[in-house]
This record gives sequence, structure tokens and C-alpha cells, in this order.
Amino acid sequence: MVSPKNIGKYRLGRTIGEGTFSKVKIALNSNNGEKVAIKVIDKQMVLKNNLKHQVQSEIRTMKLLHHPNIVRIHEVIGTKTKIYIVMEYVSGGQLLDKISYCNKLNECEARKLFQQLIDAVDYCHNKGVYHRDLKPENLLLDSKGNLKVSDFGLSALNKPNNVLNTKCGSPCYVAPELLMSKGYDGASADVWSCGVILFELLAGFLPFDDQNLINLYHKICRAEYVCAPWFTQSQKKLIAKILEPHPGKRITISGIIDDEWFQTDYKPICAYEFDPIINLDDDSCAFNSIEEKTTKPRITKSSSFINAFQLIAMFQDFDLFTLFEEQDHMKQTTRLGSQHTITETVEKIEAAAADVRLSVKKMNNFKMKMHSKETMTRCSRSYFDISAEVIEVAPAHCVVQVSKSVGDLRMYNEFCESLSNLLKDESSIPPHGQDSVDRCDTGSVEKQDAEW
Ligand code: ISQ
Repeated sequence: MVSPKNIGKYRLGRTIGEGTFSKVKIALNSNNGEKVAIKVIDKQMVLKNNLKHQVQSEIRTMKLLHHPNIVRIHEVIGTKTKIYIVMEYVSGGQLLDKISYCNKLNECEARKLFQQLIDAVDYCHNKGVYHRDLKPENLLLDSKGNLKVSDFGLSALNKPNNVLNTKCGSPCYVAPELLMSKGYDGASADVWSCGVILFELLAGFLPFDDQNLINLYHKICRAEYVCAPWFTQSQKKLIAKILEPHPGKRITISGIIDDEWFQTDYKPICAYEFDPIINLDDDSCAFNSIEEKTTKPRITKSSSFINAFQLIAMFQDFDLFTLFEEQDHMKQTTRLGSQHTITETVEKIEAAAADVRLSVKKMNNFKMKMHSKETMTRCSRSYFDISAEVIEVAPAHCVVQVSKSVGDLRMYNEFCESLSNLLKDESSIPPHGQDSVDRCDTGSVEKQDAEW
């Protein structure tokens, strides 16, 4: 039995935030005493609103977001009635409180927070993830005053179609194209919201505000705003390019990053420093119930060598990960058997990457990350498309697990195909190379849903 105040190792505390379908509670990890924030989502509400698949896919996406300015997800826990998204606890409160307290921020502070916001948004957009509800309530501050964006990827719960519904809050940060219910591009809609936030940081008041929703709607759609008298020319110039009502003419994130005012004191964050290796034993996967999770065997992360029991357990695990008690067919992980030594297998991974023009970064002797050379234009905007991990099952018997981040499947499939062919290369297979690994055929491609 699960006590209502305890979810696994977490002791739930008070509510610190509330959304349309969810509440955020503070909680204590009883294993290490650390505080976490837990978003509690009512499954019934999600099902009633036909948001099941969207929420599933968005949680999967959120787990791939690893950026210092984005609230990290630790794990997702499913019970019969609720989904618990366990996140890092950000202790400095909402940016909104800081604006209310300070009235307006000085230029340096406002620029630093805006740069961090744009870095986070840029990172997510490069992964094909859009927020759609950026507003100061979703912007938190850590103990050092750095910005952390919450709810990135959870647009299903943000309900963008309901912006004029007062239950969902004010539309002050929402782009005109969303208010006009036209089709919209998530990237430029997020850019608009960032512009409203920048204006508010520098001015201490909103660019578009009116008690009357219809008037507010008109002001937003015509981009009718008055700059604060202390705005500098360069601030005005950038804000005008962002608060452009026509999404096609609006500045892009790249354009903002190149802007002179933005570039002042800008220290871009390098993706290499924080992008994750997707570990085989990543226990942040979603599952049906806490009871299921606690009975599953763990696979150690410290070594590249695993035993046959762990291998079988690992394969069984993946079949069980269904939050809504049904199979999801989104394929994100491929496993290939290799009858080569770990060193030869790594060489073949490198050769397959070169084959499809992926550049490789070796994380250690058995883990590597790859990404398309074309996306490597700027350090702050680079991200990894594919990661590969070699697990030595026995001498000259390895399993290669290839995982992909969000994005285009084509490159991933080409890489898997090429690697599969290279691993089948008989000339380099030693004579003792008999296939003895249960449920993993040599060189054959087995795709698994790594998340659900
Ligand atoms: C993390 N820490 C504090 C508050 C939060 C609110 C929403 C999402 C994450 C959070």
C-alpha cells in the first residue's frame, strides 16, 4: 500500500504551484534528504481531455532536456490515478516575485537573465521542443540567482488553445498568432513571449496590459506598446524586432543571439558540458506503479561489463515500461549484437558514424555521442543526436545500445543500418564467435521503446 503522503522514497509536502491539470508539491527524498519538486498530474483529467499520447510523448521529451537553465526531471512515477514528475527543486522562487520586489531590474541583471532564457529556449528549439507558455511564473531562480525554466515540453498541460480562458491565466505573454487561432510556429511564438519578458524585466511593467480582455487582445495583435522612458536605443531596437506581430517577420533566436545588446557580456554555455549520456540503468523511466519499480533488479552503471541475468532483466524491463498500461510504439533505442571485442566494436561505431557524416565524441572507452556535422555551427547551439554504449557480455561478445534524442529519425536509421552491416562483417569475427546471447541476435537490429 502506498501512503498518500509518500510516493516511493519521496515524502510529499506543501503545494508550491498549481496548473490546470496539475499541482507542484515540495517533497523530501528520504534516501538522501534532498528537496525535490513534484508535479502531480491527475491521470483521469489527462484521459478525459484526450491528452494521453501528448503527455506521454512530452514527458519522454522533457527527460531528454539537460541544460543548466532548464528545471531537470529526475524521474517519473506512475500510479493508478496519478503521474508524478519528480524535478529538481529550485529554491530562489519565481522571477515574477523578484520583479515585483525590485520593480525593475538593472540592465546587467536583466540582460543576464534574458541571455539565460534565450540559451534555454535555443537549446530546446534545436531539439524540436517548444514551450508555448513562457511567462515569469515558469521562470524560477536558483540560490545563485540563475534562471531555470520549468515546464519545457509540457505544452499539453499548458493548453495553448485556451489562452482567453481566464482559468488559464492572462494572455499577456501570448503571441498574436495564437490569439487569432491561426496555425502557428512554436519557435516564433516562444520568441514573442521572450520579448514580453525582456520588456517586463527592463520596464517593471508589461508591454500589453488592459483590464478588458478584448482591448488587451487588440493591443497584442497590433503590437501597441509604449517603451519606458529609460529604455536605451539598443534595447528599443531589439524589443521592436521581437514584438513584431507578423511571425514571419519576427526576429529568430539566432537573430537575437547575434544582436549587439544581447552579445554584451554574453558567455554562451557549451552543450558538451551538460548534454547527457543516456544510461542503460537510467531509472528515470516511467512505469506503471511504484511496486513494480522497487522489485526490478538494478543494472550497475560503474562497469561496461554485465552478466547474462542483468542483460535479460534489462530486456524484460523495457517491455514493462508503460505508464498507461499499453505499449507505445515510438522507437528510440536500438540494440545490436557484436561478436567483436569491445575495442573493435567501438571502432566499428566510429566507422559507421563517419559513414553517415556524424562526428563522434568519446565519453569513455565504451560510451560515445554523435551528432550531425551540419548542426555543429555554434557551441551554444550544438547538441547530440545519437549516443552509443557498448556493453561487454563475454569476451568478444558485446551489445551495442544506440539511443537517439528527439529529432529526425532518418540519420539515426542510417547510422543503425551502417553499424549493423559493419558488425556483420565476417572477416573480423573470431572463430569462437558463436552467438550465445539470449534475445539479442548478432548484427540484427532490435528496436525498443526506451522510455515507456
Ligand atoms: C521546481 N522548484 C520549485 C518550484 C517549481 C515549480 C514548478 C516546477 C518546478 C519547480
